[in-house]
Amino acid sequence: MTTTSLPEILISGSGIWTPSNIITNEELVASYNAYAEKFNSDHKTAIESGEMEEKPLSSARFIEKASGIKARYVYSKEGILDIHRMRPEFPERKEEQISNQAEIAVKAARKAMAAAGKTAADIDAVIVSCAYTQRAYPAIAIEVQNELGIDGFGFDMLVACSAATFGLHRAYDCLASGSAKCVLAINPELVTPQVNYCDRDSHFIFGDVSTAIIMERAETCTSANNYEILSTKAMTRFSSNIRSNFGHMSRATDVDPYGWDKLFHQAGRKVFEEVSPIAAIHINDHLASHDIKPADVKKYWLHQANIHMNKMVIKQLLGENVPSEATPTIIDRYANTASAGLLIAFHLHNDDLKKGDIGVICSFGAGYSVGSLVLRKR
Ligand code: CO8
Repeated sequence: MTTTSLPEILISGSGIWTPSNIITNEELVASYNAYAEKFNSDHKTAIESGEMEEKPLSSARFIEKASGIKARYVYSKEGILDIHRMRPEFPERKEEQISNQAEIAVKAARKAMAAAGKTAADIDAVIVSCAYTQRAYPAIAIEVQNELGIDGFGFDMLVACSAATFGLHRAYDCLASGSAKCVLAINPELVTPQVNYCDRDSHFIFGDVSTAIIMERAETCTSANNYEILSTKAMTRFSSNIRSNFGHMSRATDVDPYGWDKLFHQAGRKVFEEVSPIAAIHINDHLASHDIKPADVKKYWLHQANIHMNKMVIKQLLGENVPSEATPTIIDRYANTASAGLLIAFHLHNDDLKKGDIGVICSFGAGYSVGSLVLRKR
């Protein structure tokens, strides 16, 4: 854990880009079920002989009940709902064109910069942190840096569900060490290309979004809405319960580069049961290091993977009957947006905090990874 005796480091602006396309549970389930029925009819003989497994049908009611998700925003909609395609469709861009991910990163970044009252000249580091980058190099962050006209340095980092919090941790470290004076940390979560829309258990989980944060030292801050970071805290513990094996090795191993295990897959129930207590203990310990009691926290901006998971974490921290304003939920509209969900919640639900109020940002999930920041409204 890092402490904030010196210097005072702030979040001074946030921004979000939301795709214009929405897919409701009903639309998604109708297309999946049409795909599954066609699959079962096309493979009737093999299914009857036991060579193949029947595709089970999905249910909009199950999805909302099990996860809290009602709809999701997606960058590209038609391909996902096309039962002959079952994946989004992106026209390939030429090398001289901006990449899709840099494009949505820039859109969120400009909003965060405006909120913090910063121009490109004020910023000297760009961190792009998310679950996937669409290429290995050059870094998306360097492309964003170039688009925005920022001097200094940029780099990409991948920490799945905890990419946003771990990115903010790195921004904090840059500012604390003096290697940067103002950091733009962005989470362009373009995850729908990695969703297996033919898998009933996971086809409903994800949506696309981009979030951005400006962090700087107190002496340069001009924004009226800003938060002191009291400290950051991270932990990781290896688990394959949430996994994607997509990667550059597929070319050499001669396997199908788009096989089911190369896409997102998980043991959702195990994740739920194992990660919730880890997250609650992590938050409790982080707050205790500042002599803050869980009940003294005004807002918990938590990872948005499952509404019941968040309720379980909050129950372990605060008991029953916690007002919903204390733990903003956006998963109903956005679904799981990998690492970005907690920053959507932060961006949309921080205006009722008063000077001195404490808030906690906390991610938990793949890795396993847990990352938190304790904030104080200034
Ligand atoms: N429709 C109908 N029935 C279904 C469906 C469906 N769509 N899906 C599953 N079922 C069935 C199951 O097959 C099972 O049937 P049976 O009892 O006959 O075996 C039954 O419903 C119950 O299944 P589960 O026990 O799996 O259901 P849960 O109540 O556990 O709910 C969830 C499933 C919603 C997936 C839940 O377990 C969950 O959300 N767990 C938490 C998982 C989590 O947090 N994961 C982290 C995700 S990773 C991340 O956040 C970001 C990094 C990765 C980015 C990747 C981008 C692509």
